[in-house]
Amino acid sequence: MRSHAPRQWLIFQPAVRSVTYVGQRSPISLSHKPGLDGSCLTLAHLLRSAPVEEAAVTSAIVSTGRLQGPENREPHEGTPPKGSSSDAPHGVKGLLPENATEAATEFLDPVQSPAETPLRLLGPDGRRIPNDDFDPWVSDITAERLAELYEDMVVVRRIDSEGIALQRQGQVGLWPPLRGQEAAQIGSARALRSDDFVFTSYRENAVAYCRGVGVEEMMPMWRGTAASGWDPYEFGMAPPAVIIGAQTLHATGYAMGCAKDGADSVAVAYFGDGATSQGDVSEAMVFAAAFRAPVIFLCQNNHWAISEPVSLVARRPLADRAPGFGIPSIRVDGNDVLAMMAATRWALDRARRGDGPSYIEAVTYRMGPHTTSDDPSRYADPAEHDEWLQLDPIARVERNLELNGLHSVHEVASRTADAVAADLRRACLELPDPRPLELFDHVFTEPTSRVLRQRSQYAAYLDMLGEER
Ligand SMILES: Cc1ncc(C[n+]2csc(CCOP(=O)(O)OP(=O)(O)O)c2C)c(N)n1
Ligand SMILES: [Mg+2]
Repeated sequence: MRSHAPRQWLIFQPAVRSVTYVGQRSPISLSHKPGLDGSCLTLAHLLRSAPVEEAAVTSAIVSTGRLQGPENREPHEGTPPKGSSSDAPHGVKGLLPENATEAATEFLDPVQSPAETPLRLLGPDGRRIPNDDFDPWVSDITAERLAELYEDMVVVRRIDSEGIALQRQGQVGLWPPLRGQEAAQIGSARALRSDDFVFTSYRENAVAYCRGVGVEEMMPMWRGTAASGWDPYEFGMAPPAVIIGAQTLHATGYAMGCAKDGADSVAVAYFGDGATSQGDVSEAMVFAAAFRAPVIFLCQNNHWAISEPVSLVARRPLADRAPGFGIPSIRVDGNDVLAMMAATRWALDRARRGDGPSYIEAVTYRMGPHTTSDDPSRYADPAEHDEWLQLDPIARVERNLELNGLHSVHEVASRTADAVAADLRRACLELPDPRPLELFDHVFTEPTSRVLRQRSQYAAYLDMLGEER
């Protein structure tokens, strides 16, 4: 077993910028922009089954195949407000391309003026804040059910601290902490069905946990032993995309495929406040609105893009941008697990009914460094951190549960969390080392001449060092 961090470069794959991925067994729409490099975990995996020519530019959107996921994880989706038809079968057939014009010209009112106070159902003091519009979406969340969401959050916080510890001990190359964002991720991800599909960035380990990704599948990417630790089709979750914003295109393309297949599955794109400055995100929103794609844009505004504050790029709330694309949006207290679940169910219902995309801005805060390679003390005011500590997503649920007479939740959740963390550590340390030349295996389905050249150069280099290839 290695005692040092494995070759982290295995994570980074070269040189494909943007892809619109549609459907399970489909060809894909690919914009390959040679010369623009970027790490592309997602592509390395997705492209395995799709023939792609290097430098090919194709705008064909082709779709087949509906995703089959595990059948036993169908959450209750809340009681939709009166007038909603979300309990009816929601065919979203025929959205492409016949009624694209109609969809593009229809004006969609935002549910809430984005500049208003974010939606909050659970105050920092643990008290419920009644809301006629959104309470019905979480009417099934009893104290017991809330205790489960609480346990999820405690567990993922523990997973997170174990990931950081493993990096500090040299066992993984990098870890992107999610502390502070537990409610944004758990509340939204627990609202999804198993046949929905999520496309995330790198910080969404809590989303992965909710999708059923096991600790042994979570770690290979961070230990650098595989480009992806899990099968996307098993969990309805693509591998993390490190190219900022790229996954919004993947999600939109996938959602268009769902609509074309007549499925009522929804794609969810998780991205950050910094990603909203990327052209890919705007392109994704244009396509989603024009084709009324069943996709949710879930922006976790954690106030930082590495060392750049959100105030630098957003003179108005980020949710304000979506209505300009024809996409209704809502700002949500991202540290309120209940509000996040309610808003996500609202957006899911719209998508399943064929009403198209929605945009959720989860207003939250990154309570740690950007990654374990970062030092926020060089740019962030500690007073801001302390302010957000008062809004901790876990503490407010604990207060609520105590108000409802559930007192031992912390002990129970902590025991589960410790057990999961121990499993994660063991699974991480037991990961087999990859063979160095595997790096080149999944860049494209058929290796290009460039990849083959790089492979042989690297093989010669390893031979020179007398290292195993
Ligand atoms: C296309 C691209 N540009 C730049 C980077 C470098 N980069 C990595 S993380 C990051 C900040 C992203 O911030 P945000 O979208 O707010 O997500 P967060 O890290 O806060 O979750 C940047 C610029 C990248 N990975 N991809
Ligand atoms: Mg951010």
